[in-house]
Amino acid sequence: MADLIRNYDSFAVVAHIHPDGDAIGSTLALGNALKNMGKHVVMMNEDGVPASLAFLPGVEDIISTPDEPVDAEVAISVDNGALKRLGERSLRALAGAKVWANIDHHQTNERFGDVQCVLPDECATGAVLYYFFKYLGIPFTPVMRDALYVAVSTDTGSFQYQMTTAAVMELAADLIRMGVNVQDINRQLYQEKPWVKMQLFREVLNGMQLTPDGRICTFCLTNEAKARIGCRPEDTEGLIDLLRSVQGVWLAAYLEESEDDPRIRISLRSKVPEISVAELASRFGGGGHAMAAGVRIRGPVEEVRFVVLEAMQAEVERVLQQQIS
Ligand SMILES: [Mn+2]
Repeated sequence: MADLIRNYDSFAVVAHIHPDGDAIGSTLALGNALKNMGKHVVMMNEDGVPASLAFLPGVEDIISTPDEPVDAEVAISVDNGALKRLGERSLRALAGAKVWANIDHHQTNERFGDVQCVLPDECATGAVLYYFFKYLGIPFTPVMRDALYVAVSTDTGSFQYQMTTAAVMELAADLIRMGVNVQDINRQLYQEKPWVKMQLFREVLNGMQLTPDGRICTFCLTNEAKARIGCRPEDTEGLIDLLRSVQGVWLAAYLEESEDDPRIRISLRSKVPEISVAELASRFGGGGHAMAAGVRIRGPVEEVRFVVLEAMQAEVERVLQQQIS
């Protein structure tokens, strides 16, 4: 990866559709590192920057993938486990790239690309990049510093999930020493929710269902509800956290209909180490991490909910049997 960066002059840094804090933060951090080395860089993804991350310095450089080809010798995919998750438009725009690189931390990464830097033990792609920059002696500018902090903070659930190790805290401490304004960045990230988000929370609180044993919480966001609330695709990010936060719940599934895709988008969460939702999602062609994964399954939504619920109930049953024996 270091040779690649030294030997080429033009790069595209591309993240997955529906980019989250890690995808945007990693795009910004790597894009700026390359720019500071005098390289020509295009930072892109199919959906551009979600409004919730618009406060980040430098995000105006990230473009929504154009319809015409992007001129870049090297395409670097960040925070993305599967090539197809970049989206058809991004793949088409980058069809002329000579070399593909893959920088990621997903357990289920398909190891695509000519050059790969996939570290599944890292909490975020932002952490992979942090160590990469340290290794290369690349200086951290304020834009890179804030971008990496946001990447790591969001992918660890603001330093709450299992992957939040002492090393992650040390990484964050290093970024804070470099000047991250912790209070300001956390307020922007976690305490500035648009009203439309609150209406979605209300929808989830009204509609979420708990299995009789209290172990599995599910919710379906329908096209009807989406039209009524008037939300954009990015607004529904993180709704699954409400389902996961119910006391006693082991597994949570958030299902969402889409007007332009016959498949239902499903987010899965596990709160117990005995059940990997990445494994569960992979049975349906999806992937992700042990505690957080996703998959798309063709609707109708109630049928999909039933299928997913059955698979989750079998997992709960398996763990209960283990505990007895
Ligand atoms: Mn990530």
